[in-house]
Amino acid sequence: MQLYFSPLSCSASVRICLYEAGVPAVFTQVDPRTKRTLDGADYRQVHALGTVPALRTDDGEVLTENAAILQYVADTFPQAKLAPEGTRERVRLRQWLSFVGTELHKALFTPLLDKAAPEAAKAYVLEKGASRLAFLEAHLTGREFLLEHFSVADAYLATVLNWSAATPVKLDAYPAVHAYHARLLKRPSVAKALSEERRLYVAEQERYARGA
Ligand SMILES: N[C@@H](CCC(=O)N[C@@H](CS)C(=O)NCC(=O)O)C(=O)O
Repeated sequence: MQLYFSPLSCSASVRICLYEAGVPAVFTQVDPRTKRTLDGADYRQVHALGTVPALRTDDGEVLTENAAILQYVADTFPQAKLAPEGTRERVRLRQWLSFVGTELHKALFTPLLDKAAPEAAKAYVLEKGASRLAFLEAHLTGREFLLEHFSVADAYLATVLNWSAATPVKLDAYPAVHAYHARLLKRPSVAKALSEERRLYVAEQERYARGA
């Protein structure tokens, strides 16, 4: 299994889940600016959009879209219990994966993190995002995870909430979300994945600063 990733991006959630499952994988870093892997290969030959994550399965198929990849990992390694069983519970999992992917990742954090996004657009998504964070706050109040147990949706949410540090989103205005995030950051798979990716991110920024 080969994960194409960029440090601290949404692909970190797949790394977290691979660590949860304890399965070996090849991690291939993609430069988000050049769309090349660190050894110079054209990543668009893997995924035409150039976005991460992409996952090459052991039989050579390339999967894209984070929510789909996360569910593939959960289903391929059921012993890791990264997804609930049962139709209704699975719907709830998909509901949260969709919420994190659309309402938080793409609608809120992507524009806030985009240096090219106009300030008015950032102000707009920040205001709109407040209701999404309040909705999440209500759900997480009194709960440890999004569902009954840790799932791939928590790995995705922990990764996305991590970006708040680089944006004007103030997580401490949402005490249950803030506490949930702090708890998840201590989970071994999350701590390991994010500390490794933080090092790679710093190295990437240093490369950019050198113009390399
Ligand atoms: N719809 C895709 C979006 C993935 C995505 O936004 N990836 C970001 C990193 S978090 C990316 O590769 N951005 C680079 C770009 O947009 O060119 C998914 O859910 O997997």
